[in-house]
Amino acid sequence: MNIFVLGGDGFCGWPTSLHLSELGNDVTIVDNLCRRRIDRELGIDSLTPISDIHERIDCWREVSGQEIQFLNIDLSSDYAAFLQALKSNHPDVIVHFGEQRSAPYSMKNSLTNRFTIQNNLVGTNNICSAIVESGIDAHLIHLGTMGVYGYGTAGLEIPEGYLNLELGGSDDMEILYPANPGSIYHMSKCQDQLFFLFYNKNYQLRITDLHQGIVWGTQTNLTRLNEKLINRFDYDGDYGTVLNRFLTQAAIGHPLTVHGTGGQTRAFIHITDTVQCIEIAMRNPPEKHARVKIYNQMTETHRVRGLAKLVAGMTGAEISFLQNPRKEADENDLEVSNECFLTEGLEPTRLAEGLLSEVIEISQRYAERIDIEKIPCASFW
Ligand code: NAD
Ligand code: USQ
Repeated sequence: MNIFVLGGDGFCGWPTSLHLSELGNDVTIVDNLCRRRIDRELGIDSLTPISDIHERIDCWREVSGQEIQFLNIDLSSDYAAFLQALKSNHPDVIVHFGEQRSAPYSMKNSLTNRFTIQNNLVGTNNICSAIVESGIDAHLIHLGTMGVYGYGTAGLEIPEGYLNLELGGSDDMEILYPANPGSIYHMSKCQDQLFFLFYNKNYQLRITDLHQGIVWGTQTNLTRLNEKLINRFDYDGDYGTVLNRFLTQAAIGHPLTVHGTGGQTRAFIHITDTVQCIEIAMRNPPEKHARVKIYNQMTETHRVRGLAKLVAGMTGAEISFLQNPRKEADENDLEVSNECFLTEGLEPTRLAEGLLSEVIEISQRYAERIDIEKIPCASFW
């Protein structure tokens, strides 16, 4: 198959591109490298020394004999170039990872707020509009977030995207699960859902929206093949996510930074399962006139303080309970259905000491690259 991976230079996009290429697909990465620019803007860097995109692709060709194409296009501002790329390449599948994905970054100030909205919403609309204008029949697979559902205690198992309502009349009604975003970033993902509903209803676009939980881990079997293929790893206060941060902090003897009571429950998935899920979604496209297909892309839920205790138990790290920099519930329960992926063959990678230790080892290997000043959260709301 001919596949476009939008945001294919990022943490989830790079290992996915390698996996899809290894399966024999023609992969084109579309990325404007804005994430590398944001690293420079914030004075941060991936814990792992990620190679330049061209070095990555050259190394992959040497290691695998497979070619990955690269197009430097800004999805939010260079519509004409993206449209032309669709018309020339006719991709069968477009995997959309190309958004600003940090909640703290989106809440830093009005510039980062407006950048997130401009980048994510205009980008998503451009992608949908270009599919319509080019006349191709590509399956669009978007990486959304579990955060669209919000993090109050729902009192029910969160379904996969839709709620059935009994209205008392003759017809029941199916609606998108009510959106409840906790940051500008999460709000952009809620609004993405409406673009998908609209383009699906009006133009019969075939769309799968993956409501993904927090991704942890860093390497896959393919990014391990050569140091030039190594994946990104964020540990800083804006882009680092909770479990990866705790593992890095433990590796260098820094107290684990629990926000508030640590009673927040969140959904998690390992990076190798992210990659598998994209392959599964690709193999199971929605029919032409079917509604947007929504999967909850997560494998387990954990409370933040439970994760801190687990990591502290393995490593002897101290736990610091800090004033929560975010406006979020101190404690919540979370039950989530992930039946779609389980039915379609996902074998979940669970939190296991071996995998946790692997992240600690990587953190120790590159410890000299860690800037301790960048660990605390620098965004408050
Ligand atoms: P990332 O920041 O590492 O990668 C995103 C990539 O998209 C970057 O390479 C960036 O340069 C590119 N990009 C962003 N805006 C672009 C634009 N306008 N034009 C072209 N390229 C653009 O992020 P990630 O962690 O790989 O996340 C990928 C997707 O998965 C995001 O949409 C995110 O919301 C979603 N997601 C991530 C996680 C997680 O824990 N990392 C969890 C749930 C959902
Ligand atoms: N947290 C801590 N200590 C830390 C960092 C975070 O206690 O050092 C807490 C946060 O306050 C929050 C929880 O851990 O309660 C999760 O925070 P996070 O930074 O790991 O995740 P989040 O901001 O929700 O965002 C990440 C990704 C985002 C994705 C989302 C999936 O950056 O792209 O959409 O996870 S989800 O959380 O399911 O919405």
